[in-house]
Amino acid sequence: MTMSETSVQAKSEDEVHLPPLEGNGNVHELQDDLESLRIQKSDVQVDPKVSSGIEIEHEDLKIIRRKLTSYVGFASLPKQWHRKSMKRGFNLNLMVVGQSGLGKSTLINTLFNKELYPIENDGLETAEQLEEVSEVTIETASSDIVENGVKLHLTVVDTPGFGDCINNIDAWKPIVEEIENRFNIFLEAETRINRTTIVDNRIHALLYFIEPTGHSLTALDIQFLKRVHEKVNLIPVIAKSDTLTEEEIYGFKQRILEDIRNQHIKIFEPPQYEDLDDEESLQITKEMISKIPFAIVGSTQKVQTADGRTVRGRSYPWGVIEVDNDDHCDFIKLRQLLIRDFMEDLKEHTAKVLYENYRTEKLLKTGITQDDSVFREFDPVRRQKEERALQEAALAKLEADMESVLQKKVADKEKKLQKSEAELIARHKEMKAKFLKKLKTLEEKKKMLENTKTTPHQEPHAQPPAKTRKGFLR
Ligand SMILES: Nc1nc2c(ncn2[C@@H]2O[C@H](COP(=O)(O)OP(=O)(O)OP(=O)(O)O)[C@@H](O)[C@H]2O)c(=O)[nH]1
Ligand SMILES: [Mg+2]
Repeated sequence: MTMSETSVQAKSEDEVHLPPLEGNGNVHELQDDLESLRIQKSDVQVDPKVSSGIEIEHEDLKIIRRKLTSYVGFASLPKQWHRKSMKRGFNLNLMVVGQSGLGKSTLINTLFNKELYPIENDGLETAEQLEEVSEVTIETASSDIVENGVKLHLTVVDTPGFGDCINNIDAWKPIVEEIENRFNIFLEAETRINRTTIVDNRIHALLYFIEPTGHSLTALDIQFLKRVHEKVNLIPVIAKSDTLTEEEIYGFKQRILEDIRNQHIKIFEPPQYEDLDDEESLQITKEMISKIPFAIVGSTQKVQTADGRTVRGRSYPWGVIEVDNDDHCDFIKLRQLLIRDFMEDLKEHTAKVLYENYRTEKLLKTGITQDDSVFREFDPVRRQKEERALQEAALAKLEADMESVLQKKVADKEKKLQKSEAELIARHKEMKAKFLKKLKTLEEKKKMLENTKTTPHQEPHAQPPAKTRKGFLR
């Protein structure tokens, strides 16, 4: 079987699509992620001469073109990823903060279409119950939700009592402590020898419920948002927006955004993947951003509309407010951001930015500083440079040594030559003198001989032999 037969289906002239997921297509987030891994036909060129040969090219990256002459199988990677994710499941830790009765539990139940929270007493606290509230408490509820075979482990951290005390000055404290405590648990788990069973309990998003007053943010809202905005992904929502008119909502949103800007509060803004997303998806994201802070209506109740439809919503004498209707509220936009489109971005931002900042600050506070020298040898470029410098220095020293040795040798040789030259000259002089002397002697002898030749031969007068007397006395 070839790669094209097993895992890639041609959909149009330009694209090669992965096979659709099993199920009826409600697993949007998985499908969207798979879409991002989609192989463009332009990325895969089939050599007409070699039917099984493939050349891979990318516009931005300079990738070495390799001709695949047989089935490789990497086109099935998304399938593997899909299988693993389905097995492992997903998790989301959500925190909800807002005054009592703003519809926090109702919204969570509406979002996940499940009665995660029983709405006791129809959500209304009695005056005595509210009087008893003296501090903010933290309540955690976890639940496993399955949608079309995709498992989501959802943890909702509720904060009853926030804004309900007589003195709300320190209302933010237990919430910040809870967020930091979860970071600390993760940090500790990370530093353990065995990190395979690490569980991500960090808060991935905080839904902040703004009372539908129609004015602007209160001092309590601002104080709280400023305390948490660098520790968690903030998603502000206008609670019970069905109690406001469309115009009121519009004005209220503008004033809230102004306050957020003026107070330099960072809220979560969905990233826009201009090079990856198509026009339609980008438009959806832009619309989503334009709706922040989301004006929401929560309800798990089914109601009958005037045109006979059964919808989730709230029924009033003047009509029905539909939860899942973009014209009635921003619930769908919030759900898209939180679950369908940006859950992974919320988690990534928590892990890579918010947690990292907290971790760095915490380690610096405990006196741990990074000793860069420890990591020097792990920097291959730096190491290579150092080694090259050392080699160059050694080479220069060797060259200098050789030069000086050479110079010394030349000087010695010169000296020797000079010495032997002087010796030779002296010897030459001496020999010359000897020869001259010998020559002179020879010339004298020659002259004598010549003289003897020219004068007649005369017997030398024989000298009378000296009278010798024998005897002892003379
Ligand atoms: N009009 C309107 N009422 C809502 C909405 N959401 C919830 N409610 C009602 O408000 C009441 C309180 O809702 P809850 O969800 O219990 O509120 P809560 O914020 O969880 O309250 P605490 O748990 O006490 O902090 C209930 O009667 C809900 O039916 C909404 O969007 N619009
Ligand atoms: Mg509640």
